[in-house]
Amino acid sequence: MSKEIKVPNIGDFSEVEVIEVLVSPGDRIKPEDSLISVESDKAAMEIPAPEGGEVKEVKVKVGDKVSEGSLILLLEPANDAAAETQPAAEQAQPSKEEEKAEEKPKPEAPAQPPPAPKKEAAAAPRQSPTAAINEESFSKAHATPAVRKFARELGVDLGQVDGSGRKGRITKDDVQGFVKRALSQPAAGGLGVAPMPEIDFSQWGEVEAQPLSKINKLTGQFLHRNWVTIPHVTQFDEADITDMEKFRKEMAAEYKEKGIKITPLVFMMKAVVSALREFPRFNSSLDATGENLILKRYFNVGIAVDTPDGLVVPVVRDVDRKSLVDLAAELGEISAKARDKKLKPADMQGGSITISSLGGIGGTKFTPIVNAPEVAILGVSRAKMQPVWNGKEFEPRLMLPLSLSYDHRVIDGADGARFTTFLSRVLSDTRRLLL
Ligand code: CAO
Repeated sequence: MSKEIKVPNIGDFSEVEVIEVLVSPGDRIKPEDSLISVESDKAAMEIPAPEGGEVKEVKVKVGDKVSEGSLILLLEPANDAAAETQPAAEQAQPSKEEEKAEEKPKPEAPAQPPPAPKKEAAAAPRQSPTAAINEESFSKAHATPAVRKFARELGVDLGQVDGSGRKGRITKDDVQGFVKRALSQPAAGGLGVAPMPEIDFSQWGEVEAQPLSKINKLTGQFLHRNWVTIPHVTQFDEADITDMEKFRKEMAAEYKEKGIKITPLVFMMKAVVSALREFPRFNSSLDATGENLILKRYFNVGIAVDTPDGLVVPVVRDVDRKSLVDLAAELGEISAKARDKKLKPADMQGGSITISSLGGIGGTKFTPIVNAPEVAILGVSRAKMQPVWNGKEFEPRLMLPLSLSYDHRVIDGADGARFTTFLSRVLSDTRRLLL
């Protein structure tokens, strides 16, 4: 049978605003657990549970005004008798729900009946559980006892948290947001740079908040890690692909009817494998200690694919053993799979090097980020007809811009330049792919 839990005698205060509801239906609560926080113009206080049990229905919400006798919730009182007859082992082992209830921040609630609320500023400073908390600013911060308790448990100095509640009051969400921001910037903190400030962009005009996709968030984490932990160098070069394009166009026309699209990318995959054979350090990864280089004897090429949900990098395996046509067909399959969100994590692992081709879109050059644990990534931009001096005159040649980023811990600048020079030579004369 549910029991009505009402606001007890709270001194001279009436019609005080509910600023926080601390329980939800289904919660198991203990006597004196805080149920709601209320705030008048001068003070904030929490209303504790007169007894334990399971919350069946919460009858107030944030913003409601309550006075003595207002209904807070319906509670199914705990069955004490059942608890007493529980076997000792079970009693010693708290249930999941109880554990959850234990984990919940225990508000600094006054025992019932609550004493007259005291002004927040008068709250006595306590010994800080963390060195980071400045007791003076903590005690001056505008927050309810539950939020104070919560902040102490997380080691958050309330003096540093901006309040989004009424009159700048700090809410539990503000504390959680503060912790999330701190955790999302470990690298920045580690590098000793100032964290990104929280900015309200709406102060300058209309804005819209759009949540990042799961892929955006994951890719963002990897790219951020790779960007700050790998010393990058990008080597730019150009390849004369005039002859290659002539041959590709012939092939493309031939295979179009078979539904296979042959783009310059498959030639680049083959050329890259040829360069990996010549420069094995580019086909390696540093081991976890950073003291050994793991040289790979396989030739798997990751291809960056742009999808509506973000960037993914499926890996084409054994490129050395596949024909240009096989690769073109496989490329068609994996990009469709990527765009239909059918790639599995295993499809995106085990690469030797990655190619990021923006050639179908445009641009002249860019600086791709190494796809760790690989040590190099080749960026390809759009080929352009250009006047090239042949010793006697300018000749129109189709030039392909290449941007090779590499991990400078593994690859020296000279080898970076050798790699792109080799690549350029192979792409300029694709007969070399046969060698
Ligand atoms: N120069 C000139 N034209 C090029 C070219 C280049 N370097 N690369 C491709 N093209 C042409 C193709 O021949 C094709 O022309 P037609 O339609 O006339 O035949 C057109 O551009 C479109 O090519 P495509 O993009 O469909 O095919 P692709 O094999 O070049 O690339 C794929 C496939 C999956 C890599 C690509 O669709 C893609 O997603 N690219 C974006 C990758 C990306 O986002 N990288 C960024 C990572 S870093 O943040």
